Amino acid sequence: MKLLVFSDSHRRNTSDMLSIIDEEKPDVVLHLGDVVDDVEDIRSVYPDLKVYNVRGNNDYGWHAQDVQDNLIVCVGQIKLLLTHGHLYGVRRNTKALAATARKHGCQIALYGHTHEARLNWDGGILIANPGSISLPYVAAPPSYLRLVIEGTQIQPEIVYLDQTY
Ligand SMILES: [Mn+2]
Repeated sequence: MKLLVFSDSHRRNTSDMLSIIDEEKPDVVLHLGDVVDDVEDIRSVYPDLKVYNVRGNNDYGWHAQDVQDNLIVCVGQIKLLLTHGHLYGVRRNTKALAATARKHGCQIALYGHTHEARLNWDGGILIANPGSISLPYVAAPPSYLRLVIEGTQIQPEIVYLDQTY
């Protein structure tokens, strides 16, 4: 199973996500918040694609009222915890996030919010941030996370956009 993870698109360059989905042909797309309208764009273009999303700190109002802060998604034998990150103090560290993932028996915890791509292993749990697909915080190109899950095997890869998008 191939999953693409996006975050913090903030209404900028959302066509990049559509181009990437078109090229990568994922089984599942995850969006970690900020903002929910961008997720609706994906759903309207790809109505048959499995798309899961959580609420960011900039997601409020009527159109975000049904979006959850945290979501657990199961892909085969792997459980993934999705959250935006602001509720776990991820600018400080990812310990609270890792602890929550562990408590719920998740092998992967995904967060965004910092706009900084990162892959970490914490006691056997993959803690990953895809970065921002449109507004990278540091001097890095926009990025997303490609996750390939086969059985209990997890292959994460941060993909940085080049000029072709
Ligand atoms: Mn945010």
